[in-house]
Amino acid sequence: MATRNHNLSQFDSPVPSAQEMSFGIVVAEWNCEVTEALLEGAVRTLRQAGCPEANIHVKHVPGTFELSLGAQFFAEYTDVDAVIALGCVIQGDTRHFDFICDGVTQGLTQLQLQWNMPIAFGVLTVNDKQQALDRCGGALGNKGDEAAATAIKMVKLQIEMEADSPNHEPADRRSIN
Ligand code: DLZ
Repeated sequence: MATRNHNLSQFDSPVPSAQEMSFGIVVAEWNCEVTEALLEGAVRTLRQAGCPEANIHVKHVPGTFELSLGAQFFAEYTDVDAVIALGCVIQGDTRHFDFICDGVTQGLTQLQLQWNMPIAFGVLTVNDKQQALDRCGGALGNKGDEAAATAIKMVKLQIEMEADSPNHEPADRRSIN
């Protein structure tokens, strides 16, 4: 939780090695000053964890609402181990905020369960631009760092649990339904 006491770039447990992992990052263009800073954080965290440059794939989509489909494109058309979704929705005068936040939250949740694939939620849902700036490299760290660290931890967990599973088959990424 991003509170005054919690910095998004400081993690409760060490970030595992990402040397053998590959990631898709899907970034919303809306509020690009913020989302590009989130991207910088995510890429820095992946690099620091040893992820090779060639294993980091970045694609942009128009807005946060499109992050779910962008993430699904990664699941469908690439062999990345996880997707990191980065966006920023700032509360305005209309109900757009609620619809976009609900849409992306449900979309990404559904997608990761359907594809059995970690999808990190690097979306800032804030009341104003200052709250966003505080969380994309400002006073409260960078949510891009947090999302990347989460993706790495979830890929590691998946690798460990797949290996321990009696029904383990070599990874074959496909939609479950
Ligand atoms: C339309 C819209 C609005 C009002 N606000 C934001 C925002 O704060 N952050 C964001 O990422 N996108 C916003 N969008 C665009 C929607 O996400 C989406 O791209 C459009 O509704 C078209 O589907």
